[in-house]
Amino acid sequence: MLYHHCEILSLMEQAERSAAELILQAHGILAETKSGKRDVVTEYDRRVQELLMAQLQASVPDAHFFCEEMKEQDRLDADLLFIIDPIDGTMNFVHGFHHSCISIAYAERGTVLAGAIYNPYVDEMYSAVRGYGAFLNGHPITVTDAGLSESVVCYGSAPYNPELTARTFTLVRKVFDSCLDVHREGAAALDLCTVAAGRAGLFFELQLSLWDYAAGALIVQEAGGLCRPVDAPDFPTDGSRTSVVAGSPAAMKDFLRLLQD
Ligand code: LIP
Repeated sequence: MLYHHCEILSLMEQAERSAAELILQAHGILAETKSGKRDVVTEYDRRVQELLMAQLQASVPDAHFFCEEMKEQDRLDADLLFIIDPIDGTMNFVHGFHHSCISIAYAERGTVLAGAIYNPYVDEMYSAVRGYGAFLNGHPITVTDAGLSESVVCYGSAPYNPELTARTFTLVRKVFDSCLDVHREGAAALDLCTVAAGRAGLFFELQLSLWDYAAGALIVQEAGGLCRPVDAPDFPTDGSRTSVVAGSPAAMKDFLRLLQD
């Protein structure tokens, strides 16, 4: 059965708004470590994911899923696929930093066609359908025209990958010397939305998973921005972890030139 993508988008937004109550009501949050002490998960990540999957499966019975807290992932080239990060910014969530979100992307046969990212703490819903533009709470958003020198930049520290730390902070210093200021906010999906809304000119992180960037990349592109890996023109199609850089066309040009220096 084929679904209109705007119809799918409103299903994703409804699911995020209802699951967000779990995040806002959370208490006694206990962190468990995954690949290391900086890679954490909570019972709330699992419960939010279960609720989202149940709600979406009820409306789209033939849907498949690729989710952060799933042991076995469904096929990325499935006809109907939801790519879910139940709580992006889990470390923030665990430590009471109210800066996390729910991120869902919808894809058909490997192409992302809709994205919704909800920050419940400030009631901000970022959304996009391919070809229809990007929105914040229903209002159109676009990236800034500014280049790096007139921009604030968000970055991610790739905390799960100590082998990337030296390069990350060398790059942060290079960018800092070329922009207005740098921010480490702790939630990649929201960093991409910050770029899409023109609040920052650029975001980069040297290692992310598909669920961290799938929806945000579409929202940036539909807001007139560019999004790709740092060291390659296109994202991997096998769902493997990758670097991500996103920004206004002018800021991306400045950043890619800066990489050559
Ligand atoms: C996190 C990202 C963050 C990155 C972390 C992790 P999670 O996602 O939002 O930018 O630095 O390594 O990927 O694990 O909270 O969904």
